Amino acid sequence: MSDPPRPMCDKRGLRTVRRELIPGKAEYVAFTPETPGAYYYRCTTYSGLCHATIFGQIIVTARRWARVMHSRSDRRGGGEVTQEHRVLRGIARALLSALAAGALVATGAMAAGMPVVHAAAHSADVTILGGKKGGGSMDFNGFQRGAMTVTVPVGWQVVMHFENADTPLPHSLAVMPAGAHQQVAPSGAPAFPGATTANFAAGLPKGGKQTFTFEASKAGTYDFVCGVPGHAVSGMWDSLVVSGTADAPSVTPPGAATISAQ
Ligand SMILES: [Cu+2]
Repeated sequence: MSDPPRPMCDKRGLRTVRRELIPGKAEYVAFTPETPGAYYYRCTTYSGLCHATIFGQIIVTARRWARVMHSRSDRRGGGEVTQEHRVLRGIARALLSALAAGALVATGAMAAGMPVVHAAAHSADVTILGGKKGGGSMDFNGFQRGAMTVTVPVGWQVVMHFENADTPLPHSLAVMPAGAHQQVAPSGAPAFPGATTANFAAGLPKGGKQTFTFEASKAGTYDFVCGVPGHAVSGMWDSLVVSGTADAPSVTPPGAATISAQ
């Protein structure tokens, strides 16, 4: 079993990202890859024979490099930290969670095929139509009362494309804590920053479209609901599962929503 190439190294003037991990506990770290190339993450503890073989690889692509640099210039201009940074933070969290959970325990097979994380593969686009059945129907994509479940891996960026397809009624969409559908007028912050359409209570008119983006940063089961008073309790809600074990987004029943991973 051969040792991996050296990681990003202070001697070369590059930053090394490092965290101590307590068994059974997740840790997080944020970093921004600034140069395309192949990098290695590895266990730096040497209290036993196996630690030196716990390693994997992160590929930073040239395309991502260009987009990150664009984001950096935005930030220097006084804008917010962008979705690109949120995605990259999510990748870092996923890696460290996997290490803490022992998911990357070293084996001979692992040394033969290191896990490779492609930064560009952590975004899911989900299309949701409100009132798809028309005529005042309280549904998302034709599904009511939790009959549709969208699943995304924890740490992924989720881009929700929402459109009100109904005939007479306004509709909206937000990801809320589980149980929010029991409120006549769902209120409070969405489960994740940014996980809501604007004018949540007033809703969008027929044909209105909005896209919002959020980072599915915490595993769990959530409601996505319409915020127009009376709609959620009338059935206009379904479920979002942020999974700590799934490695790709999905929907149940199959085909209930259009999902594409990037
Ligand atoms: Cu509605």
